Amino acid sequence: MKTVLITGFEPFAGEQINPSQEVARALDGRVIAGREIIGATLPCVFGAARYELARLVRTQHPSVVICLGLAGGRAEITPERVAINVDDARIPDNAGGQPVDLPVIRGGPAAYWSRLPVKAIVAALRERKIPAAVSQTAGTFVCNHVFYALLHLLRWQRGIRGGFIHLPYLPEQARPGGPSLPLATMIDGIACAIEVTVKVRRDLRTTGGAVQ
Ligand code: PCA
Repeated sequence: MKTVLITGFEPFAGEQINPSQEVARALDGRVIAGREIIGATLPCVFGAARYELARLVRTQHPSVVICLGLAGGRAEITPERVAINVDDARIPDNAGGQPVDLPVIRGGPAAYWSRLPVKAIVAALRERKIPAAVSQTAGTFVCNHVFYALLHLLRWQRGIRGGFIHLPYLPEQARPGGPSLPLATMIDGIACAIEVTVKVRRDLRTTGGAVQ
């Protein structure tokens, strides 16, 4: 059976939990659209995160790779459109590293487009009443780092689809009155994103509904 690799991140910035890790754990071992899901956790550490991702891709041979991360403060599930070749950390990573204005890959292109059907995913989520929007920036911290490194790794492997989706806070993490989504909604949303990615070869061309 073909496999889909779903990665989440360990908690970071003093948080006790990371919804992306919880979603990857919850989906591990499930079968969605005829694919076996392999859920794994990446360290929130520049360098180490992308080496672990590369090891997983090499050993698991997935046909789809979706990396997940937390974007606290966002209200929607946000498939990322583009990864950029810069590490610029506002806070230290979990190993104390804080690269500033460094490339993810020296000599790499400025950016890579996601290989996920980001608009079809957003449309399918909204149809299920799950808040979703395309995001135009994955930031410049470890999430963008892993997203860029994934697409760089896949650059010669046309058959493998890959990209990144950011998740909001869980209700127990959110600031009072701040946006969040229940874990069950995020799990349903990512299961739906996997199904859409497996089934949709060409993305939709729809307008509106993007967040920054
Ligand atoms: N979010 C961070 C890194 C790990 C995570 O879950 C980010 O958006 O870069």
